[in-house]
Amino acid sequence: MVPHQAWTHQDGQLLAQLPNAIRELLDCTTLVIVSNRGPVEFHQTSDGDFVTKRGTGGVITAMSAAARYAEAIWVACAMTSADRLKAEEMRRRGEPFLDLPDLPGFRLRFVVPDPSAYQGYYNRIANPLLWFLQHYLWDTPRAPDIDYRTWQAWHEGYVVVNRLFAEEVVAAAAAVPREPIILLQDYHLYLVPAFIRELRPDLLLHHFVHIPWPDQDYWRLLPLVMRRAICEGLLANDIVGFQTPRHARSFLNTVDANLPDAEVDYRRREVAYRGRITRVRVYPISIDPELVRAVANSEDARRHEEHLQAYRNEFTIVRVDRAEPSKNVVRGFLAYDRLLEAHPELIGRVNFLAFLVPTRMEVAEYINYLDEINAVVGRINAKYANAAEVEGIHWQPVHLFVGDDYPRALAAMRFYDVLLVNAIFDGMNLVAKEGALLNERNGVLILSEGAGAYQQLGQWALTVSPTDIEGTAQALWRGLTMPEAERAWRAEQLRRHVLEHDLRRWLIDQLQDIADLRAERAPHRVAAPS
Ligand code: GDG
Repeated sequence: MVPHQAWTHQDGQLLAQLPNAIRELLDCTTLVIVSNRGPVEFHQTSDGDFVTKRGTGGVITAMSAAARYAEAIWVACAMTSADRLKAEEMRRRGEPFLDLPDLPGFRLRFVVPDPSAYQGYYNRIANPLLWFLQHYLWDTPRAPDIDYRTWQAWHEGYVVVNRLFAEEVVAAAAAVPREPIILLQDYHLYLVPAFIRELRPDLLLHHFVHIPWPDQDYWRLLPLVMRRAICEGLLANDIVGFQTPRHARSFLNTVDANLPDAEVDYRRREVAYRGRITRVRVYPISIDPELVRAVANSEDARRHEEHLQAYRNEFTIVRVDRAEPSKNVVRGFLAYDRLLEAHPELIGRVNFLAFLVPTRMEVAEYINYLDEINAVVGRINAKYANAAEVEGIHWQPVHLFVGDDYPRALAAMRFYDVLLVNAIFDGMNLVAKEGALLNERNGVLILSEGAGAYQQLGQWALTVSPTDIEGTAQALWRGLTMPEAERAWRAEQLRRHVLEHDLRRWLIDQLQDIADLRAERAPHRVAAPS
């Protein structure tokens, strides 16, 4: 998910504000960003012309910001048939990269797995297995079943595609004139660093994990071979970044439990393994306030805001999420139902607006989850429509907006009285930060303890335990009835925190650690024989 217009080429003003060490680093390096999805998808028009569509997703938005600072190459999977044609054309011409005319500052190199390998990698391992594991989404007596198909998808999908990624990264690194720094993103690519090391032991590898890292015991739901390969893969990096200290600590525990030869230094957050040191660091991701405000102030968003007026009420609750089990959408509606039961005086006076983006519709659990959401909303609306009618009012308590419309989601964030973020587990949760920035009504944030954002914003939010429907109903009531002075104070603290801890800071903290690492290694590099 996420915005469209992220890309501006190296921004002189931004560069000038950077600490010296980072400026020097960026002066002599090319950033090689590696992620499953790239910044654009190619499509072919009916007359055969290629057009590009900007990719969506938190990872893309975040890494697009990097191109404001440095020359950037992006290595990503070909997603469409037009992507594959473009990749073929590039190879035929012997060119290392595709230039993206409407995205100055970026060049692209595609990984082109065959469709069955991609299917295993993405639709059997990355999403149904790793994503579910890392968000504790299983009902463990029933899932996961690691059967021969899972093993096949591991060997012939995840391992194969990760190896392909490594080969493309190495080729990209060889084709840039300046020293490359490799920035790997997320859970699709855990094995890539180890495969890169086999080919290029010298490259500086940095990997950021956007999603939670669960407790080491929970990792036992994955066979030892897989979890060892994942730990070894990540330890081939120089730096591994997580969203919160808890996730970083869990990673160290997982390494300790699964790799007997690894030496884990918890105090320094470092692991020594097979002659290398890997630093484990914490970089809480954030939003780019300028960019978010620009989308929220766009004509499109303003039009939506006007249209959404009709759906507001004396009290308005909003949620914005992918229609994703880890976001806990169904329990949010159950809590709302409970609120209305406990406080019938709210009947006719409160509306719940939910903006949901369908996601991963090729995975059965996601189709079922969207069905469940529709069913619970239908039930609540039917139940209270009757209750309201008795009192002679026409009222629909829940309005569900399903679709991909980022400006509309941001438009809704301006006017909530309560924003509900009750994810079961979440790496960070950018919606909580966008809401804090954009809201104009001193709206109250209800935030799950399981969201990474809780660690930063929890002190000014109303805390909920994600399974506690009763507690969430009470938090909704408290949020809707909170005295104005308290609302204003909390909203101000939230906004201030988000402004001070923005996406730029996320990026700069990582670049600073990379610069420090290079500086420490520089003497060896200079002394090394040519
Ligand atoms: C993963 C991790 C971590 C909303 N509606 C639409 C839309 N959005 C935007 C939101 C927000 C973004 O999408 C969602 O970001 P989240 O952080 O809330 O959640 P994930 O997508 O699960 O992101 C998460 C993040 O990566 C970054 O590291 O915080 O924990 O799970 O900005 O406003 N975007 C589009 N259409 C919409 O209708 N394109």
